[in-house]
Amino acid sequence: MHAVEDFIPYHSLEVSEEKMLQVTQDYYEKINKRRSLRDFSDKPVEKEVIENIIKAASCAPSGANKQPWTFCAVSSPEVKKNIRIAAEKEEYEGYHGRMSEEWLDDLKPFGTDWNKPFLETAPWLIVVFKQVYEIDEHGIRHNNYYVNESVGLASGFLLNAIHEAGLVALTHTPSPMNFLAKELKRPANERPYLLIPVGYPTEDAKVPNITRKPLKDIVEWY
Ligand code: IYR
Repeated sequence: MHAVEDFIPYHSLEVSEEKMLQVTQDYYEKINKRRSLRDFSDKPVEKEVIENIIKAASCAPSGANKQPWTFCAVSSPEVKKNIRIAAEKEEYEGYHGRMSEEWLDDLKPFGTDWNKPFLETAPWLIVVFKQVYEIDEHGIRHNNYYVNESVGLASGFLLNAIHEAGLVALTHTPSPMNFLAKELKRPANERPYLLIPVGYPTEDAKVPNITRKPLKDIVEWY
């Protein structure tokens, strides 16, 4: 049990009942404009914006509040180039034998291939790492809990904050992606989770003409 003094008062945003329907409708319409982009402009984004976006991501809930995540924000052209080279090497293998025919078929609507120019063009790459355990200042190992769920939630918050800024992102998962831990010299308790280029879309950016499942196909009421 927590001592009572460990708790502090909580105040919600206090949206009135009259406004709630409109607020939720407006929010849905806004988030429904989010799309995964592959056509990135090289227009820079200031570091403070990326800091705010990462701070927003860090507000996600996590198992036992362990916050088992590290966000590596990369703008160095050399590091981006190294990441691109390593990612394309793995992706080439993927598209030339590692991925099944069914998988390649499923990806056809997206027009993807092993070329990943956006890894150099986008002004920022945010590489999300999960911390599968933690080492404290005495070198003692501590468990983290629900690490995938926690880091997935934080990544969702991150994408949301990117969208709010009018910027775009791609949840890229080069496979396998251990090269990211090596390139960024991450400690042994960290595993790469997602590679997220962030920036502006090009003026002629296009996205696949795909749709979201309707509510009736994703909800069951009890
Ligand atoms: N990692 C590859 C393949 C790929 C896989 C899925 I699942 C996608 O939604 C998109 C691409 C690539 O990035 O091209």
